[in-house]
Amino acid sequence: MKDQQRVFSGIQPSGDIHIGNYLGAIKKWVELTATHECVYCVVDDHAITVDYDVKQLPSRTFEGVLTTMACGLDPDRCALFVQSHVPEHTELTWLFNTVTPLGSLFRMTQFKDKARNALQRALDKKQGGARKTALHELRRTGMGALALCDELRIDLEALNPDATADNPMALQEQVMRINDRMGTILQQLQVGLGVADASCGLFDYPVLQAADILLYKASLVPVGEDQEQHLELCREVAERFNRKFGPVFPMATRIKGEAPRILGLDGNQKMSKSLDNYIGVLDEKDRIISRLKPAFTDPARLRRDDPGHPEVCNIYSLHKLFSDGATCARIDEECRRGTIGCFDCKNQLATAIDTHLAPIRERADHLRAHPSIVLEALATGRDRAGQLAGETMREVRDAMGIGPQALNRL
Ligand code: AQP
Repeated sequence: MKDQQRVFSGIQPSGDIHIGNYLGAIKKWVELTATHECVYCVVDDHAITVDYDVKQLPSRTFEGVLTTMACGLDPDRCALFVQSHVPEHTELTWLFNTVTPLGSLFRMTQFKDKARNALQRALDKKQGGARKTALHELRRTGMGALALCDELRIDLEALNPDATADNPMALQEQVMRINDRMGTILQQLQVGLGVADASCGLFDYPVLQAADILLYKASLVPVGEDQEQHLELCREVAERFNRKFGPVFPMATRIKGEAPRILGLDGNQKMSKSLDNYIGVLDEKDRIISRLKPAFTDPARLRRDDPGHPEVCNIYSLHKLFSDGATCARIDEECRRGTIGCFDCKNQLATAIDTHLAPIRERADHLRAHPSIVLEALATGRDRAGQLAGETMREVRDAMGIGPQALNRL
């Protein structure tokens, strides 16, 4: 008998699935299929919120599904499908947009990070005159915002919230002027933050994610630590919807994976498909070695025999995930004494990771040679997900007074 609480999670087809995705989420997905009803999908509607290659997307989506299956996901024990094949995801997003406060979306750090990364990439691509124009624009808008801040300060100092409004018209004008200045400053600062050019879809990403989860009335969500803030928003959306239209949705909570946040090989940001700082779950040993070679280690180790500090070394934290206890203890000691160099340490890590990933690669090769297994799994998964989604949407439309049923009841 399975637990009554439903599980939902998804992964973007935005690049190679990496060991962060695997240990932060997918491994837990697999475990949960033994105890819970699970709904999992490859979220292509999410992947199109940033610049992407249209020609590549279908194969990336297919590879995404194939890789989750190679990681051990059995489509007979869960509903596995592609997000855009169940259109109710986007329908529910629109309905949720009507109860989601803009202020909550502005707080989302992933939006700000992704917009900033896109700005950085755009700037990197620009050369000569185009780069100069972009920098002039940044300076112009930033200076404009600063000048407006001075004017805003004067307006705010002149506003006395305790005074009796002898002239309501003048007060209203004063308040509207302050409001307009604040709006213009915000707009100009968005250029600096890189969010002015970001798509509305990227901004709305967390609402689509809330719709993904709540469409299946899932209350358990196995995701990495980076998604905690989005889950908070999901609960806020459910709570606001329920308060306004009646109790339809559960409150979703995160289930932690084996490694909630794996740092990228740059030793700086989280491991990410789009940051090219990862080891892919399907990477061959040669590639793992070449990926690890330039990876960031303990900055105190400039020479091979410098004593190291494994607790600050990202390579050691990966050893803890892939090497056995005895190996970790030995490496810890050798690193502290300066008797193992970073090069050897990385090679041993490459072997440990390769041993772990070899069976996943083998299953992926088998599935790639038999694509019908993947496509059939997707068709079955879509039917099951579509059925659940249809049930929820009927309830949602009824609660909100929209859809043909609402008129039939007149
Ligand atoms: N570094 C990580 N450590 C632990 N868990 C991680 N996850 C992602 N990176 C790490 C978890 O993997 C699942 C799938 O992620 P996603 O594809 O939905 O989006 P993401 O979090 O934005 O992943 P990436 O790899 O960083 O993709 P891009 O570069 O396209 O944005 C999620 O459960 C996530 O928490």
